[in-house]
Amino acid sequence: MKKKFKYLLLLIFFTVSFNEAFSEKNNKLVIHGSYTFETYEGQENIAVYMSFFNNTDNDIEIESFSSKLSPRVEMHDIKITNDIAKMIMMKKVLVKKNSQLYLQPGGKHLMFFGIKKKLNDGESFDIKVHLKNGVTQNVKTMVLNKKLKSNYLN
Ligand SMILES: [Cu+2]
Repeated sequence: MKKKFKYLLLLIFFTVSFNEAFSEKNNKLVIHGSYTFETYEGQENIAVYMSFFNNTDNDIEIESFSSKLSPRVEMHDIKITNDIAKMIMMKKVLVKKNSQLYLQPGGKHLMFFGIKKKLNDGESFDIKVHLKNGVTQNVKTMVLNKKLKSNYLN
């Protein structure tokens, strides 16, 4: 009798943790390599880059981004018309099922406005990624030396 009860508990435990793992995996993005570059004195706007991996069978929509560092965070894309690169704001960001979305110099990026402190090489800060499904993910973002900038741009 006692043994049976133990097995039952074990079964419940595995069922619950399986469900949790499954649902967690199915409504979240894997987010890698978030970075920006150190700023100069008085610089208030920065671009931030990261990669999103949607390893689920559902499209995942990002509703917004936020950070204590900035009162306003926008997602931008770059559109070239008549040889002039223009930044356009993206209202919604969709990461399709089983696909990736890369934010990188010269392309899609996050834009932070109104930063009041200088960002130095080696520092890091948090960005919150708010998904439309109600999940909020935290991403640690590294501040890189601006000498590295030329390696990222081409
Ligand atoms: Cu921009």
